[in-house]
Amino acid sequence: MLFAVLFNLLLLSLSTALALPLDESRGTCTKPQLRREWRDLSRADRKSYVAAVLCMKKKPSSIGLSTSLYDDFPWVHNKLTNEIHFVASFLPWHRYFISIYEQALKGCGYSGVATYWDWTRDVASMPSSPVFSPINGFGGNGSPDKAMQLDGNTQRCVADGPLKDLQLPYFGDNAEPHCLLRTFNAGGEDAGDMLSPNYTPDAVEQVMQSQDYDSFRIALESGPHGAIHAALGGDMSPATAPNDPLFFLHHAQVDRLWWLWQQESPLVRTREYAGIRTQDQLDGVIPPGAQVTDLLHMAGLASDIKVEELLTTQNRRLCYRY
Ligand SMILES: [Cu+2]
Repeated sequence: MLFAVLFNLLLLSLSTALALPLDESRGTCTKPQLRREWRDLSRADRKSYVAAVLCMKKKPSSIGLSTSLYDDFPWVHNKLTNEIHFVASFLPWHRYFISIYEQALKGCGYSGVATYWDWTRDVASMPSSPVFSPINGFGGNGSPDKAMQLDGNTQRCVADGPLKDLQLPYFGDNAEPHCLLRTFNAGGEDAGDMLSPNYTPDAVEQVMQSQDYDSFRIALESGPHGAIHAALGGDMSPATAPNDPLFFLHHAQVDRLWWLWQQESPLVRTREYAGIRTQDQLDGVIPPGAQVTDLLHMAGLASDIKVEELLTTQNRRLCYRY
């Protein structure tokens, strides 16, 4: 009798012990965090966000470089560029990258949530977007008074706002210490329309009409996504674009558009994934198509995980919505 009671107790404790990991793997995310647009954050959250960005410059590299934690992000993004751009993994890889960056910000005292920049709200006058505010933003266009030559191009240093004294070690494939560069619209006399026809609400609506994952990814990546990188110029142009903290707000908007597209038919679109796996075509051989079981590499910044873990923003790994 006593044995039976003990045995039952043992069974009970075993089943509770087992219940937790099972529940987790089922992917419980009951209270997703809400990601807000930059200008909808409280002033305190914006201040704390920028402070955390600068704090990352004071922390050591997490991947064994001689540079800072801040610099790990452009370095890794540049190293992996051919396997994360113009291929299927563009969207899930950047989704993961933003969440890793968000964790790093939290490690630097930021108590809020990752935030996005909805550039469709700025088409009327891009240079006056609140993200470029020197007080509650990331500073504006580079100054013609602080120009420098880099890889044969004239570039301009951001000379206002909290990032004006940043020293960045990497530019593309080169170790080139430089200031934070922004050269709006390729540096003409004025900023022009900053390619805004490519990211108006109408242009984005066109992208959202895409009927399958591959055409959606292509339309978004080469349309509005690429236009913003080109319009800001400077550090946003080469594959070390995460040098500019606006990269992460820009890519959270790209992620948000993917999320919105998925919401239109969640059962289908949170499973949908297709397209080419790699840019590299050896001897003209077309590589096999992308699969949800493909591994996304992070070059040591975080563990490599499968695409299927990133197709929804609400599971055991991610827990947010827009
Ligand atoms: Cu990228």
